[in-house]
Amino acid sequence: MPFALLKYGLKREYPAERHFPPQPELKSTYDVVIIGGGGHGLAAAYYLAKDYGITDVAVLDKGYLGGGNTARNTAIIRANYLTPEGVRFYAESIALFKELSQELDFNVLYSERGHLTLAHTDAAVRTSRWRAEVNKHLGVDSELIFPDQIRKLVPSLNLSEDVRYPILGALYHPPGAIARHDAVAWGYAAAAARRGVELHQKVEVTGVLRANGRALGVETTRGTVHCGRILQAVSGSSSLVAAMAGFRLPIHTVPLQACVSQPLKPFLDPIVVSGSLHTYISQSARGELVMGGETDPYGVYADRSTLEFKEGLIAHMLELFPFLAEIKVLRQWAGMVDMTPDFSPVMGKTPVENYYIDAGWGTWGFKATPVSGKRMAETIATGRVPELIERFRLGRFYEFKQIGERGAASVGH
Ligand code: PYC
Repeated sequence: MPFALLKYGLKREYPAERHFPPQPELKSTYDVVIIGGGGHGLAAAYYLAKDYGITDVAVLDKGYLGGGNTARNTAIIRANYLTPEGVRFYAESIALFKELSQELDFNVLYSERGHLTLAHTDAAVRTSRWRAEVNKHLGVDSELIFPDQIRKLVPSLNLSEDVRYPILGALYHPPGAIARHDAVAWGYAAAAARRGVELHQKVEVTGVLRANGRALGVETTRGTVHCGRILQAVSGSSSLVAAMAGFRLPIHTVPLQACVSQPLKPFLDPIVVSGSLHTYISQSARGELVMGGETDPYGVYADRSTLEFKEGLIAHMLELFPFLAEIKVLRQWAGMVDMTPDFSPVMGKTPVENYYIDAGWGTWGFKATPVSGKRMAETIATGRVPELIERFRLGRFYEFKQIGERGAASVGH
């Protein structure tokens, strides 16, 4: 047994430093209230404090910090999107992720692996080429590669032509990475708290106070809180919370399931995605295979796991990696994803003055954590929406100016 463990075990008090200060009493007034203590809400709180000196901020979460979709995603980071808006946005996120452990003084286990989107049809090869061209044009490293190059990157992949969906090529994106998702939330939370932000767990928002089209505060399970500005960052319940604020979002919410295997010796460096087989896989630092597939085909607010999903996923996974047949699945879970009609998020102002929104992340919210936090903080602090996120405004749905990102989705919807 390690000596330190024995020493701590026998002490009356736990001597290690706490990451977060004890939760204070909820005040009746703040400058900014953030609804949602997931990665996005915590990142916005951190950048409000760090970049703008706004520290009279309360982050409210109905559960625990980082316990919603932040804890339920599969931690993939990439910028190989299809639209210029998506590519630029995620390129900034990657730049922030690379420095995040230093920035927060907290190891988020950022690990650059490369990302492969397999193309099994001529149409998928065309889309890969298109994405590669858009990416390169905007300075993001992506290229179309063919089976000989794929074999070098993933020797264990079944590249046989004698299968249901032979692999014709792939979009290769060297900056693709993974990070430890809960460390990202904890790192932002701890760094925000060090700057004076208050973190309130188990405080549920039950209503939004409004008058003359302005947000004035929130009703919570711990009482009424007045504030100057509100940010809603509640992935999985976005439509429900927006309804409390009095406006509708073009979002439907569906479960997205995933699972991990028992740990294996490292054999898979890149992240591998197959659109035709509706599956993706990466190997974590612990050796577990992190695997997922398409969203469930019905709208339901239930983060349960199903056998049907596991059976379908594993059948597809074995077409790519037949030697995994004897491997055991250790854990399975689901998150709730808020899908917009164009597969792009909604960020910025809302019809309610002083009420800001960060929603509609579908299946790619984790990888946006630093950039959405930074740019939403800028929007709230200055009252101006930065150019990088302006096109993601809610109003695009009324103006018929959608940002179609379906072609860059890793999983089927
Ligand atoms: O965007 O890479 C992604 C992804 C994989 C699974 C869900 N989203």
